[in-house]
Amino acid sequence: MVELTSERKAAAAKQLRAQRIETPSWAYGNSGTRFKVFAQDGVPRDPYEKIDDAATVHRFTGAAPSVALHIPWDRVDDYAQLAKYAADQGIALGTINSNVFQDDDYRLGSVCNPDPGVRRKATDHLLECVDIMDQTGSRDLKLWFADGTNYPGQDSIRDRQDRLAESLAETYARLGEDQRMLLEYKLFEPSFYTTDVPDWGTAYAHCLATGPRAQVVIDTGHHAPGTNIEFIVAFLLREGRLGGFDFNSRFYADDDLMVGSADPFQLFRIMHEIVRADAVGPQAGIAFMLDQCHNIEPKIPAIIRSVMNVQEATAKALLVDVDALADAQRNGDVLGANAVLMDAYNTDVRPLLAELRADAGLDPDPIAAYLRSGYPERIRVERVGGQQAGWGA
Ligand code: PSV
Ligand code: MN
Repeated sequence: MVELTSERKAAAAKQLRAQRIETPSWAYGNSGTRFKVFAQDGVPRDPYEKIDDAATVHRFTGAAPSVALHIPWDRVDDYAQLAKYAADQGIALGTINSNVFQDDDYRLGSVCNPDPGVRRKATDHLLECVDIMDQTGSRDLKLWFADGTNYPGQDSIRDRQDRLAESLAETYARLGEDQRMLLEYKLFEPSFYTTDVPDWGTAYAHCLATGPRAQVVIDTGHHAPGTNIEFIVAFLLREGRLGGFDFNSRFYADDDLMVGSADPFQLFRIMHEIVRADAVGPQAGIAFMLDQCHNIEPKIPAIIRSVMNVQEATAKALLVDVDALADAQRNGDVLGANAVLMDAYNTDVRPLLAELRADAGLDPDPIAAYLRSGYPERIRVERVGGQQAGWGA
């Protein structure tokens, strides 16, 4: 058992207070599978209402002070005004997610498309996203490409890599000094034969070639079953190339379920590597983002739950007795080392987190507080008419 000494608690508390988790605007809208999108009552109808929901999550958790936008899903006429609105609600606009996967033109890809005209259009969109970042005050541009091929021979695998490199270089050149580019990889889908950025190695190689502010983002749902994600985390941290996470859970593929729901132990192992690198707080520059869809469960409490799941995994990771672990590792004590890690994982950190919330003037039980707040009833009544936001809208 891990002894919760006051020093250990204080050290963990300091880091937990510093941790920031960014929620995604699209998680507040309707979503579903390719079979059905289930509409829910009270869903936001525009980016302003999404910001209201994100601010609500922050109000109850105290740990989610920014919201990521997806362009064009969150397109508005005046982004500075949107940023001001967010600030008035107590949060900031965060990562700008580009979208070069939903136009008919992108059938054969975006920045890797064989048609130079389509490639121009796609890169122009990425540049437009940087323009938006300048107005929203965002640090990060997130790039995910649905590019790839479905059939052997369909296109040149190698030429597509050249086209990708060209677009990344042009976009990178447009970034301001304090801005970064986060390149996301995904094993497959929507392309099934080849994917142009299928794994961390490809993303890492492109980032190396592009520049120091090009960093890899790990979407936890984008791996083959059984992949050791914490190895990828440790490797990229060591190389100084881990930009952040798109957290979610998967059972099969890109399921986008609540982070920490399918495999909380994996999340703990990931956070253990983050703690080892002293990268929990914002100073380390790791963006802890959620990329989730709440298809059948109510969205706002699911996002609150997700934030809490990340906090719980982080708290457990912070309780690892690092000296005992290092001793055991040095002595080749396999069982001892494993026991140190498991002791931390098996510690119930909920009382510690509840205490921290109470100290910060928050309700120790954010979900119960949210359900009591009247907010769910209010949005159900107020958000009638108009077009509900949803995947693709
Ligand atoms: C792709 O599956 C992805 O993970 C990318 O991050 C997209 O921007 C996001 O999902 C859209 O939900
Ligand atoms: Mn993602």
